[in-house]
Amino acid sequence: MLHEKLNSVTEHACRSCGGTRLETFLDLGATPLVDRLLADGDIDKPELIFPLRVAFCRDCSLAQITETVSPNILFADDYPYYSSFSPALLEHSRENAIDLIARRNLGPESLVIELASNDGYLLKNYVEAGIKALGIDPADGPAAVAERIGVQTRCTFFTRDLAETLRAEGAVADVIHANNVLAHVADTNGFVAGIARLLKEDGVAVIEVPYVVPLIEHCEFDTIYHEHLCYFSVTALDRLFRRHSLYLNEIKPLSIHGGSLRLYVELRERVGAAVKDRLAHETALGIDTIDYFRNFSARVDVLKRELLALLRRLKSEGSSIAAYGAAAKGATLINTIGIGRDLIDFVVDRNVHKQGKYMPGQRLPIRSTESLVEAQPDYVLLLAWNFADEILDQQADYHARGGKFIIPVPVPRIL
Ligand code: JHZ
Ligand code: ZN
Repeated sequence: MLHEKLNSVTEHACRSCGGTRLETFLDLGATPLVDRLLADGDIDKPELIFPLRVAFCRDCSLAQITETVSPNILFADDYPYYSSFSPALLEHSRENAIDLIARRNLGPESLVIELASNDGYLLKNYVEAGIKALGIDPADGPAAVAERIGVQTRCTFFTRDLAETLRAEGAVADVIHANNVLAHVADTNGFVAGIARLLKEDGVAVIEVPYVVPLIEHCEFDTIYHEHLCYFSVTALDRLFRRHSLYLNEIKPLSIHGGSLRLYVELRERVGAAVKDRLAHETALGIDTIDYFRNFSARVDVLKRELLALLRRLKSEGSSIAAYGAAAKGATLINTIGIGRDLIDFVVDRNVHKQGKYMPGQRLPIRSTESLVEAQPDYVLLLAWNFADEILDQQADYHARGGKFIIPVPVPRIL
């Protein structure tokens, strides 16, 4: 049934170029919103579910989902994602700030703006160095935490209009950070135009996005959900920025979030070797054709089947199974595969804002990480597989006592 819909041309317009030649290459069915965790009182209520399909634009080659859920539903009240719960992410962010302070000679006269500044996890490094910093984030919980630690934050969405307002107030940025947000905004062009408007003439926008190549190659289909509207290649990004007289001059591959890119975007064109090489590499891969994406759906189906079969086998042998990480991607994984309470007893997560709630859809209860050693389940499905090294180190006790981890992607395996 699923495959009938594949490669069908949809009537949507491309989020980047506006073209209408979109071809769907993956259909994950209808899923709930991954960061809408349920409280006790929500358990008997129905949840919103939306179709989750990914399409390729034949005109600008951007991979994108076809459904747009209102950002007010996705990000505003009760948004449970707080960046500061991962020490690896904090370290990654600190190094980024220190590098830019040195490379750009930033000082007290400089201004750094972050779009989607969350709980201040990145900007606090600039504040500590005496550099002016302004965060912009629509999620009130994380924004309040940022203010508390001294990071000035406007609790709102970043748009082209907000860029105009800030510009009128005299704000122009030496550095604009935008990590894991470009793929989240429905008005992709407005967001990029806003960046162009807020940059100083010699300023730089430093943007991190998950990279579509590892997503496809390592079968990271669980990173697909309604918050992620776009799945970027350098080819698609280069076209997007040029439309706004911005130039993708430098890139740096990052291992974070299953494989990301840090993009250095400026008003002046001086495209470096890394970008040129990557564009050539993507052309060689065929990323500007649907062929590159064509067999992804079948590979995802194999992974889903294998993981479900593994969990069912372990359960039928009498093993107990829990999960680690009430991650957004975990919600896609359990809901698209159908991993429910019959297989998983509970999920643990360090984030106190998630504990005591339930994963959307399958409604697995979320507990603190201490529950792992207390309950000592035989297996733990690692939903936050992108932090595997960090989490395995941290859970050395559980492992030493005979507990085993199941890593779901790229191929389900037991550690
Ligand atoms: P994590 C996030 O997705 C948020 P998620 C967002 N959707 C996005 O765009 C991507 O990143 C890129 C917990 N944890 O960060 C914290 C521990 O409990 O991989 C998180 O709940 N102990 C905006 O949610 C979850 O796991 C730990 O030691 O898929 C990880 O979620 C660590 C390291 C994490 O991404
Ligand atoms: Zn397009």
